[in-house]
Amino acid sequence: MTVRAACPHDCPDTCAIRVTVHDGRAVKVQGDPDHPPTHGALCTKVSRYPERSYHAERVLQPLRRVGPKGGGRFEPVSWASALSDIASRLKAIAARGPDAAQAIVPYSYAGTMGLLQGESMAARFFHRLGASLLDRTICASAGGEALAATYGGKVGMHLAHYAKSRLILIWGSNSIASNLHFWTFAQEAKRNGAKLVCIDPRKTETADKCHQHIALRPGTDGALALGLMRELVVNDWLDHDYIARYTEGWPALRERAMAWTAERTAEVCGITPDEVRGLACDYGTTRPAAIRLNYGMQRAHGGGNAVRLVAILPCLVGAWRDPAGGMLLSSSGWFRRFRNDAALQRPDLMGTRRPRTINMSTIGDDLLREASPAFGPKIEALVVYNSNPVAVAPESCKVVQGFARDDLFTVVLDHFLTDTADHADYVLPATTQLEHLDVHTSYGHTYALINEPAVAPLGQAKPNTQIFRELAAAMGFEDACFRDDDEALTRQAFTDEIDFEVLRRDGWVKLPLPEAPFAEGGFPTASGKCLIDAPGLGVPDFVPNHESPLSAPELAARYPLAMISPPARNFLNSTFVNVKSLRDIEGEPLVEIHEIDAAPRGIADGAVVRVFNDRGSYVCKAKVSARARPGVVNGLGVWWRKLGLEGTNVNELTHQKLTDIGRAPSFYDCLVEVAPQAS
Ligand SMILES: Nc1nc2c(c(=O)[nH]1)N[C@H]1C(S)=C(S)[C@@H](COP(=O)(O)OP(=O)(O)OC[C@H]3O[C@@H](n4cnc5c(=O)[nH]c(N)nc54)[C@H](O)[C@@H]3O)O[C@H]1N2
Ligand SMILES: Nc1nc2c(c(=O)[nH]1)N[C@H]1C(S)=C(S)[C@@H](COP(=O)(O)OP(=O)(O)OC[C@H]3O[C@@H](n4cnc5c(=O)[nH]c(N)nc54)[C@H](O)[C@@H]3O)O[C@H]1N2
Ligand SMILES: [Mo]
Repeated sequence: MTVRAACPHDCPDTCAIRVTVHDGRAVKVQGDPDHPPTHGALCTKVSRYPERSYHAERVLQPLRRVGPKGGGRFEPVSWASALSDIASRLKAIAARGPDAAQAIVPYSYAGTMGLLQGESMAARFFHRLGASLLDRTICASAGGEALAATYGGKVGMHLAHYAKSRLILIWGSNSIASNLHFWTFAQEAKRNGAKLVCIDPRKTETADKCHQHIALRPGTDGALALGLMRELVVNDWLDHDYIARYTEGWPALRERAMAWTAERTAEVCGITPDEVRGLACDYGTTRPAAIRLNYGMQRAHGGGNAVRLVAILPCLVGAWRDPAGGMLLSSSGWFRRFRNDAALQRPDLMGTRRPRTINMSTIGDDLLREASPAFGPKIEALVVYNSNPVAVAPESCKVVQGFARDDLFTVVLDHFLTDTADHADYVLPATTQLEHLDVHTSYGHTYALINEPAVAPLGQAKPNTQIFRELAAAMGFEDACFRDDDEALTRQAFTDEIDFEVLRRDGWVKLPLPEAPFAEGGFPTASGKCLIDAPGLGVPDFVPNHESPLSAPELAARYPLAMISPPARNFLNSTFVNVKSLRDIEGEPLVEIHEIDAAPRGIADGAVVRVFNDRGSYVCKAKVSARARPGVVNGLGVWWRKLGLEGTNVNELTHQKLTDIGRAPSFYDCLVEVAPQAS
């Protein structure tokens, strides 16, 4: 038997999958050959999805902590006793006063991107409870809000049209690792004669396969975009008609850009003036020209402004006129009119209450905060699902200290005993994508998908929806919406414009959208124009890193190396780190360092090193490699702390300072020093 499924992971590709089931066991997953973006191919890690689901270490029954907080020791308990104890703990907090439930905080992200197993029943539960709201900023809110400020939504080119572009700038994206199904279209373009340029501080496997690699300093993309604009102006490579009709605010930005000569730009970006001029010439004179902007560049202080500046470029040259021209950061905004989030999440259940909002990116600081009028009540309970904050949130030392608080009550829903689950009072076993029903949208293409359950839940695992349904019952919430089953939720998720019967039959439905959506403006802003001068934000500018020689010379003197920490190819954030076959491919936690930086520090290839700054140390192996640019080290992947050397991972080093737009973390804006580990 084959079952139609969808990849649940936080990745732009959202593949359509076919699961082969024998005797009630999922034996194989394959990409759906008929789904155009997936075209029959899955990445290495998701091909191992059954291995992950049937992993010997799956948590398959509710667990209650024994021993000290954070010790990772548990005893099995029944669902009934776990749910009634959790409910009584939460009720006791909520009973203290009208806004007391705000001391309870949900913490979730995109462990699954499913609309049901993400924020449906869970959101209803926390809205009804009056818990704190969560600002879900950990990944994409700087770029997302910047894009929305420019174009009115997270919209862009269609994936498939990249195959017909003549020039593709792959900007802040390691497509082969993190957006493989885009790379297929880029390769087709390459075969058709297109030029591919990779703009990335790291010489990635994607950079290896492009015609040109521009290895700029982390966090300097805004400067590069301004430098390109000046060249476009000086050489008159502008589409004056497109600018006049479909943009607002260009004159002020034009004036700002004129200060960015190729020499000044090159100086700030750490590249050559010829690289600036050459890139501008390619971009100004090739049609159609496309940009695949990705989230890598927005994990720095000025990430929001940088995304705005890059996103404006296609208007300046009129690239949007062609279906194969323009840019794509995220396609998720295309789904807005087809989604029924309010029906799934029911914010109306808050009634007249207006709970505070906690930013997930500062959970380290917030868990350590006392009650105050500005902050509200101290956080007393955390319910974590679809996320592993102890591994992935910035400044681990504070995050761990917060999760280790004896007076914090923590419930974690997960498949495994992650670093976060180790700090729980209760761990509740959740089902994987093979075991539950869900529907999906995408942030890299424009198809809605369905995921049918392929097998029965393993052990005593339950879908997130069911866990929150039962928790609602244990709390005594009687609203009818807590009785909706998953089948009912899937039918509430989309508007009638998506034919549910076709979704069920084919596994996916393509959104009805124009092919060259902005050929004549028509952006989803109030005026329909691109907002170069955006309300409340003004005209974008280059914003230097929090931690750089420009902004913090004293710090840079002590910690002269910039560190970025992009994903490992065979993990998905911290997911899959415990799958041995994938860990074997990744090898060990490592930091890539250029010979020029390694030699004077006495660091040999393969040596154990300590990467450190005032916040902490990360112990890992050094890989002396030209993949690192001089002055920049690359700490790859978010390893599980407990599987790393000395129980550390790269987030020991990152900080909680936020981006210019979107209240997001600045993971790739981080100064460090590296030294051989004293033996
Ligand atoms: N295999 C794999 N795929 C994944 C993930 C994974 O962990 N593993 N994670 C998923 C998730 S959650 C996300 S958000 C996406 C992330 O994928 P992307 O959106 O592509 O973002 P990153 O991988 O963070 O960074 C992309 C590239 O940007 C580079 N970069 C870092 N700093 C800068 C900078 O200042 N300027 C420029 N121009 N480039 C910079 C990095 O070196 C990296 O090669 O991928 C998803 N896909
Ligand atoms: N230093 C550094 N830190 C980073 C990044 C970086 O590039 N560098 N990337 C950042 C980015 S882009 C992101 S998006 C975040 C990601 O951070 P997270 O959203 O925390 O993602 P994961 O680490 O993949 O953890 C997801 C967890 O959800 C669980 N899960 C999956 N499906 C289900 C389900 O159906 N039910 C339940 N209950 N649990 C489920 C998985 O088992 C896993 O433990 O990390 C951020 N952290
Ligand atoms: Mo992400």
